[in-house]
Amino acid sequence: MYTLHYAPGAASQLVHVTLLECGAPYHLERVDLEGGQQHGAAYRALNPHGHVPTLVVDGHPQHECAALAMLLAERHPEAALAPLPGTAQRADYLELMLYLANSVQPAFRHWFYPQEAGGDPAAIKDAAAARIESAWQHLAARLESAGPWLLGDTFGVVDIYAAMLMRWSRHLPRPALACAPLADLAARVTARPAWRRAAEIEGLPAWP
Ligand SMILES: N[C@@H](CCC(=O)N[C@@H](CS)C(=O)NCC(=O)O)C(=O)O
Repeated sequence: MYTLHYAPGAASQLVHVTLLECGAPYHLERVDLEGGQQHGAAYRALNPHGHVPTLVVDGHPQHECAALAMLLAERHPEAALAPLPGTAQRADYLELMLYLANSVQPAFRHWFYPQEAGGDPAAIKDAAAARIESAWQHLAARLESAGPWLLGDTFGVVDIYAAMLMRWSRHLPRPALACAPLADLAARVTARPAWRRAAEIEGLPAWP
């Protein structure tokens, strides 16, 4: 049994959908981000960064949504959510997961929390939006040349991750759905029962 500390629509959504795709038993603990629960001593004992998600795995609190999705894919190979080591798609899988984690998600952090970056918040948000938009171009080109999923004909955690980040862009000047290949990917991911169930449990409004 896993325990996922989450907030609706936050980075924990990747882990929540992945748990459901895996069919793994889990328990949810909601963290009140607006109320600042993530900064309290009880939550900091679980996650010293004061972020969601935290996933308790075999009694140990683990962090970082990308790492958690990759860990779940590894622990539940029957769900086939990631290419196995030694397979042809493995390098692209690692590259895409790290690209989303290192380049795209941090740009969203700047968009949502510009004060953390120091400097002029409006300029930081503009720069973040430009980085995010360039990521959409990169992912759309990839889908156009080798879709319909980011790894070709195989769905996996990388598609869930991309869909979560695309959803975060819905209030940006140019949201991901403005790119037709990304809109198609979003429709595919969000039609899956796991995404729909997680959205229902988290009480998220319909998207896309
Ligand atoms: N690198 C972390 C970042 C997680 C993150 O930024 N979580 C946000 C919600 S999407 C959060 O906890 N925000 C509350 C805060 O920073 O106070 C991860 O990928 O898990």
